[in-house]
Amino acid sequence: MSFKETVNRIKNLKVQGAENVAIEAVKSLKEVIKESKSKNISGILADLYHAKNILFLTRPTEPCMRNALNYVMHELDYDNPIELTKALCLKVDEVLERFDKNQRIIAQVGSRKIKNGSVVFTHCHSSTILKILKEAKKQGKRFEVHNTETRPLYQGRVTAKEVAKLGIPVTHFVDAAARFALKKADLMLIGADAITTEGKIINKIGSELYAEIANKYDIPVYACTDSWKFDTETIFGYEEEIEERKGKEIWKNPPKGVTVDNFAFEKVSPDLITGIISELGIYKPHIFIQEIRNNNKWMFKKHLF
Ligand code: RUB
Repeated sequence: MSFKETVNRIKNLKVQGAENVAIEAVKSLKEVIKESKSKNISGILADLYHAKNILFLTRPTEPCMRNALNYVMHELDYDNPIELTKALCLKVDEVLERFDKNQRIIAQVGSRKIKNGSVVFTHCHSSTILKILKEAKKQGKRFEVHNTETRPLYQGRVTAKEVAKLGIPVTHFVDAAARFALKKADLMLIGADAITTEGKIINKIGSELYAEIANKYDIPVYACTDSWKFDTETIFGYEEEIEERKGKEIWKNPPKGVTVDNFAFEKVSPDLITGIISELGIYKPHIFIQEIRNNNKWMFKKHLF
C-alpha cells in the first residue's frame, strides 16, 4: 500500500482506534523510504520528516501515533542511506513488536477484572478492550457484554460483531440507552486515545457521560491503554486537541440555521476513573503519569517537543 493510501485510510477512518492508527502510521514509514527519490541522507530524512508531519495531521487526537513516529525517528544519526534504511526498518519492527507484547500484557491484566457472570459495558471500538474480552473468554470465563452503537459512525457495531464472533453474548444499545445498559453491568471498560498530564483520559464522545452514570451506580470504570497514548505536550500547558469532524457525518443536509456539533472525543475526569490498565499495571491516573515518566524516558527528551 502506498504512503498516500495509508494517509487517506487513516483520515477517512478506514483504520480506526488509536493503536491501529499508530501501527499503520509507523508501518507507512517503510513505504516512504521505498518511494523516496532522494539519494542522500539529508534528502531521505527530509522525506521522512515531511511524511511524519502529514501523518500528524491525519487525526489530531492521536498522541500514540505521534509517540510511535517520534520513537522511530529519534536518534537516526547515520552516514549512509543503506544504514539509515536498515535502522529505520528495525525500529519500525521494534515498535510493532512492542505494541503486540503490550497488548498481550494488558489483555492478561484486564481479563482479571472480568469474573464469571460479569456484565461488561463498553463504548465505541477499542482493539485493546477486544483483546481483554478475548483473553477472558479463552480462560473459560462466562460473561456478557453490553455495548453502545456509537453514533455517528457506529463503531459500536464493529465491537458487537467482533464480540459475537468470539462467542460472547452481546447486547447492543442505542447511545441514549446507555443508562439501561450500565444499570445491568458490573464493570465498564473503555479504551483511550490520549492521556493528559492531569490524568484525564480522552476517548470517544460519550465516554465521560457513561463514566458518570457508572459512578452513580458504583460500577468500576477502567480505561485500558498503552502508555504511549500519553501526550507529553500537555505537560507544557498545551490542551489536547479534540478532533472535530464534519457535521455532515451526523446530518447530511440539515435545514438552514441548524449547526451540527461533531466532536469525536471527550475528556474523562480522573475522578471518574477507578484505574488505568496498561502494560505497566493498574494505577490511579496520577500514579500512572509518574509510571509513564519512569518507563519512557526517551519520550521526555527536550528535542522531541
Ligand atoms: C476509537 C476510540 C477507541 C480508542 C482506543 O475512536 O475512541 O476507544 O481509540 O482504541 P475512532 P484502541 O473510531 O474515532 O478512532 O484500544 O484500539 O487503541
